[in-house]
Amino acid sequence: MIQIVIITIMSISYCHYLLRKIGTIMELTKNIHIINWINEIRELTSPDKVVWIDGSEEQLDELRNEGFATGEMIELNQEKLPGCTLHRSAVNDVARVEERTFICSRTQKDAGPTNNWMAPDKMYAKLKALYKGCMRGRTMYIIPYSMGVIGSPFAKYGIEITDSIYVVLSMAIMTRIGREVLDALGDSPGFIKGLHAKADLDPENRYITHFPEDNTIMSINSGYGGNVLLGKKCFALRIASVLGRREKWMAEHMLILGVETPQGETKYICAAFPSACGKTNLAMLVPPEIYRNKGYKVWCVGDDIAWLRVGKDGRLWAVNPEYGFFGVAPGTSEKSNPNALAATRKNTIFTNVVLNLDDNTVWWEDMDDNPPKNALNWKGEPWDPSAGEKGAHPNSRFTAPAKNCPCISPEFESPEGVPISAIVFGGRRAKTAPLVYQSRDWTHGVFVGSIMGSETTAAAAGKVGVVRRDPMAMLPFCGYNMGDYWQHWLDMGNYITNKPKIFNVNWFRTNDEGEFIWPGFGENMRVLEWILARCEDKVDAVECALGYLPKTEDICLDGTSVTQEDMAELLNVDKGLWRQELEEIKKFYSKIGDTVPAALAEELQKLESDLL
Ligand code: GTP
Ligand code: SPV
Ligand code: MN
Repeated sequence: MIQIVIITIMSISYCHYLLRKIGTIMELTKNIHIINWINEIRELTSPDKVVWIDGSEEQLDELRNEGFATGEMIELNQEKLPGCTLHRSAVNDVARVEERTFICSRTQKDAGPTNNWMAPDKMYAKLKALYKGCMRGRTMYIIPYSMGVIGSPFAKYGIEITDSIYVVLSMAIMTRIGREVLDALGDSPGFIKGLHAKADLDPENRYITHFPEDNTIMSINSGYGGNVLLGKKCFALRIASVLGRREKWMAEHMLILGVETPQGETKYICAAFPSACGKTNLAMLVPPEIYRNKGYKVWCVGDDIAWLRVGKDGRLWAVNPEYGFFGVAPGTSEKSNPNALAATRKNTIFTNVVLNLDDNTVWWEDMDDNPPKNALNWKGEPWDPSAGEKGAHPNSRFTAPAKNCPCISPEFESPEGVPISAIVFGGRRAKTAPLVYQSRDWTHGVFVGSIMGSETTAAAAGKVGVVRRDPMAMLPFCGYNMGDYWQHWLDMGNYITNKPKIFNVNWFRTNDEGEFIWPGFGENMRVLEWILARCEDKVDAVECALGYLPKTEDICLDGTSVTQEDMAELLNVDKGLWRQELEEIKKFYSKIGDTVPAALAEELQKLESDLL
């Protein structure tokens, strides 16, 4: 009798298990391209269970609870930080790994000299060996997601397969996920395949790989956001840059903001700065009091990625394909970026920050002057703030819904995006680059983007503070040959009849004491004002070897302690330093080699003669 009961229970539960396993697959889509691919990956990775992510709050809640039970996620104080959680990545897995990131186009020339390359067959073979059976004992989650407003002309769809609850919960914040995506996709094969597996987090076998001709991304042995949230850098920049070139649009590492004038008109600006160089901060800028009093407002459309297309009116239109912010935590404060801080007060995932054990909240350097006394550092170890070691990792992050941001633009969900008046490039330079300058025309503007240099930051593994060339802030994110990418920029200039003006900024000039001269953050509004005035031909400028500089008196300094001498220093172009810079630029251009467009080689020659 007992045996019969046991056998009955076992067979019922096995049937249940099978039904779940099959049912969850059959339920959400009949798209044969998706089903076939998932079957292939299931066979390769051998998960115990397959779960489709439908986007429902109930399912996400279930996963959160599962994450709490295993320790993958830590529930924070639900009164102070409702819906918020903490996640810690492995100690050796805290940033993007550029040296392990590959563009596996069919030919090496298509990946170009700035990308790691391996022949697709060879990389597939290597990866297959690593993925083989790697989800045994784990659950495979299938996340249908959209980059851009579902159903809009800009939107592109992806499916990410992952074995990480953290990835599912993060993708649910950073992208639009679930059933609706599958409905929009229908039977189409038009989606980007993304496979992520944590495997055993072995840094020696960590690979972030892209197969642009196959619309495929494969990531293994990492659990850090930038390496595993495949909709972000992998899709929306590396793969999308290739699609953009093919389809005559652009995928750029740019914030998008709107400046509303006292007259109630809003002008939009895109800005490309390298990682951890101020995009999120600029995108959510709070104008200084004198501007607020006049009626200026700044609206955030996006803080990291812009997809740009030519509109019917011949202007460049931008959308933010993301749905959330994956922002740098350290330095984010009520003073520096109150909008970002406010965005993190609910439904946010914090990664690698300090856990305050007294009230189960989070902290990071420069959030305030009050580090918690009873706390765990980003590694989860007891931490004494007075011992001199940082509590949060310098690349610790928050993953927050864009809609939480008090200054999110009313156009955030606009299917057509917003028309762009100005494109701004910028980097972190202690001496060379002036606070702001304008390029002479589109071609020169593309040149200005191509020669960008910036000091490296903690956003990528490796040395911090070393100057490197980072054209258009896309060095780690361009999915094809850099020279061809520059040509694409030049070609786009032929399609945009009403072109945005192109500028360069640098908030990071230092004095002899190594202190920043420019107050930055909200005060950057003063530079935006000049930029917009230039776009409307409302203010004059001074020509120099680099382009057009503001007259020192044309940047409003009312309400700051910046003096005219500081301003002169901020706008100074040291020809000696620039001649040294030119040598670095020439080396970089030689590295890009024969794909450098002739028009940019000419600009380089012109710069050289202008610097004499
Ligand atoms: P990613 O998310 O990695 O792409 O970074 P991001 O470009 O969005 O950079 P973010 O706005 O998060 O800024 C990174 C760091 O730059 C901040 O923690 C600040 O310390 C610093 N920063 C940002 N804006 C300014 C500024 O105007 N002046 C100065 N001095 N520092 C700034
Ligand atoms: C960057 O490094 O530019 C980021 C963070 O925005 S990551 O998603 O890690 O790339
Ligand atoms: Mn970024």
